[in-house]
Amino acid sequence: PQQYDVAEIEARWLPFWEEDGTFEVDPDDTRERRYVLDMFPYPSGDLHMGHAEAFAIGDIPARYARLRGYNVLHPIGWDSFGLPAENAAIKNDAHPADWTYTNIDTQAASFKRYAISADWSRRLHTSDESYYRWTQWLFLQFHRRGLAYRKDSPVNWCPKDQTVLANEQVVDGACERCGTQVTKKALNQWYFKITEYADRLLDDMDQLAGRWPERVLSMQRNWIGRSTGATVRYEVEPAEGGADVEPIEVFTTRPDTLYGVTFMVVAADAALAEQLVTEEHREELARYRAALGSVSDIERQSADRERTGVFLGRYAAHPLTGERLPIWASDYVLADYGTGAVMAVPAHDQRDLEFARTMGLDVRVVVDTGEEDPAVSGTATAGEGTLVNSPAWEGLGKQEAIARAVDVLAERQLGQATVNYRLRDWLLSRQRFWGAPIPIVHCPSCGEVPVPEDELPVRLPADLRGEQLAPKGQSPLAAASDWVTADCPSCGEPATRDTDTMDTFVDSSWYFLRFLDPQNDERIFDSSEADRWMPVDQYVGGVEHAILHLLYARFFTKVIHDMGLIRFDEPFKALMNQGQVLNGGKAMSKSLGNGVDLGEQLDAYGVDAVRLTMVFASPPEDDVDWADVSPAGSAKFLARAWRVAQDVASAPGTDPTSGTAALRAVTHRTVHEVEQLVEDQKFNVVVARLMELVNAIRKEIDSGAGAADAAVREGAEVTAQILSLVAPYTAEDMWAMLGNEASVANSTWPTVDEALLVEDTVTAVVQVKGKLRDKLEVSTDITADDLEARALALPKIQKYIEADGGVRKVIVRAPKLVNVVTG
Ligand code: ANZ
Ligand code: ZN
Repeated sequence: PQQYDVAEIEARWLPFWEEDGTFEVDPDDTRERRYVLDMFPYPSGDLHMGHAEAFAIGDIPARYARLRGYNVLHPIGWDSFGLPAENAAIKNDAHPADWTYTNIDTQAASFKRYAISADWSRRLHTSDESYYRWTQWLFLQFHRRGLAYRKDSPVNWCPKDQTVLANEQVVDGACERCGTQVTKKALNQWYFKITEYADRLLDDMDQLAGRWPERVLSMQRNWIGRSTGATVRYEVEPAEGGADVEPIEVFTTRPDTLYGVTFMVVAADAALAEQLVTEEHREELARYRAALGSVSDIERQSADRERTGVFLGRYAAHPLTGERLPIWASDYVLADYGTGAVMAVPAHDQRDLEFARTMGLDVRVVVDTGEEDPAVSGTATAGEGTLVNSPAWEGLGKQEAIARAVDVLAERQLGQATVNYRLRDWLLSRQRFWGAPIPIVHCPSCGEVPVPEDELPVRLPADLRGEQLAPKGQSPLAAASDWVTADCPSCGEPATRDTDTMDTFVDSSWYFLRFLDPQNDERIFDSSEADRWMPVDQYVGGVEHAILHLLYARFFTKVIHDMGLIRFDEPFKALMNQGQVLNGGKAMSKSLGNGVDLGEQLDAYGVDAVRLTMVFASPPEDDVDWADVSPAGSAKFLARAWRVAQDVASAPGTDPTSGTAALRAVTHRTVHEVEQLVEDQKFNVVVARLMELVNAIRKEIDSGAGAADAAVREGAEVTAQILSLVAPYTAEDMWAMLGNEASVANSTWPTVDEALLVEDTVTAVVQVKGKLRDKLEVSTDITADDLEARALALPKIQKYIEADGGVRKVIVRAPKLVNVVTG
């Protein structure tokens, strides 16, 4: 008999799928649809082990949905603008497109070999004119809606890369890319007004609970950082040698502590500090500011940082008592949060307390929490308690006092209730070449004029290369004088193009919509196509995108919804974060020399074995340590599975009246279990079950009923079908050997014969507040604790629990009923 020959099998099926168009969506297909999407790759070199893991995992829900009879869209494309292409072009005296498209071709060939069940007919690249034309069009719609605007602002500047960095690209005060210390620079920059959507971005996360990893949701929540409190106004005393100033406004989440304010602090780097400082203290402030340098915001606020600051020589008046409060400047107050100034309550705020102790300022307790005096213990008391030393509020609880304080402030016109966000507008302009040019013309008489939509795209010049692209503190486009000069679309007079390009996060904020209609050159996409396919049912990608990409994509979706183009306003129904691929317990890196080359692995073991190894190693969200796995073992298993099919195929014909009951029961139980395992994304266990099934079949062939037995054939077919989720080549070959028409990918999901399922399982119903919300298949002898745990782990149930205010009580009647009492 023939041997299991990986190379030969790959060579047989790869061209077949391509010619057959196995994974292309048929536009006339009216079956219920599923949209499964992997975060699209960046074209840096060839595919690496991380891609291999992510895409093997992402292919499973797509292939499973296909087998279950859904019309599945699983597209692929490239996020192909960005700095590395530009740096390569500078180095190699080339155009960034050369590097980009060469890499894309390499990656595309590898993806095809890797047998991702992608619809290649919808392939897109964000650096194509046919794509960035619509990125520019979107910019114009944002601009028209007042959601894209320019302002002068101090920006994070990397002196080495000569580019502006977003806050999140600054790590510990250094450039995320090159590690250089980041400085501040004033520039006129473009922003998207994402803050206008802060509440919706926050509130709509309720829809995602239970379907997105909880840690991603909480990272988004923190990033948006909504806090409710009050703004309070403090009059400033005139001072000799000091300018007259407006009252200082502060944002506080604790207006109940108003009587505990003993001093004020303003951000040392804010303009306010300079306005307040008296002549006598001016020089000291200047020295302090110079020393501040580029300490990161996180460091500035960290608890174990030594408190430093400068007295400004001025006093504010307490709004209720008139007491004189010294005004200080310090780095622990951030210039761009709240109002850039705080009322300091050292008894109840740790940072204020440390500052007070360092500078010898008063500490006054106004909320009695039953804990030790903070002035003595050095620990501020922030919890619940009873108001003291606060005339008119004595004896009130903290929450009551907060409400009362807000009322009093409002009545006396000393302040008002305020909601504050950590979220800032999205700085989107970049002084770099390889991105979508901002479609705006600056005219001396008309100002900022949008490029007319029918003149899009504003193309990047094709003739700039090498050194011409090197950063010089302004966009390289500014040096392309032919390109910069344009007639004003409004008055026709000579004007200049905006020379900045857009952050590549803009490109990736809407690509999932373009996949639905990628060739449309009349419109960004057909709305009916978008409403048909969206939202994405399963989005798969790395946790490194937990904040920005997902937040921006959600923001774009909401704006596009508000433009009336789509009906939904959340793009990704469910999200899965795959782990990393490590080697020897560490991330692969050049400096550690522990990199593993994907191509070599594929050549040595075959695509299927590498994919199977990735999936079998751990649950998808966990890391895979390549030092701990055995692709050779995977290849062995695949050969074993394949030989089962071969034995059946070479048997003298299956006897339809045969079929051992025991093997049939194993097969059907496996299918049944795999259904649940795939839903629960326990893909590694799917592989384990499959191994058990193959063992059972092998036993039946060798020492039982033989290869002509009907149950053996059934088992072999089921093996091919389940295996197709992970190891498509082997599965396809098995399927064909068993006499079926290709492709196994578009066959059906095996129907479970309920009668063959274990006698000893039962369906437990799960209720929330007495209403049936979900069901569970459990064994009849499940313990009450296990049943409760499994019921509470159900995503649907978690959603209800979250919506209903948490679990109050759980009533369990094993094995048939769980009732969760909420609220
Ligand atoms: C008085 C007070 C008393 C405060 C107390 C807290 C506890 P979140 O929750 O993050 O919004 N704050 C306000 N603006 C600031 C700035 N620019 N830099 C640093 N700190 C600032 O925090 C709001 C609280 O952080 C505010 O409430 C303010 O201190 C401080 F027992 O005001 B609080
Ligand atoms: Zn003009």
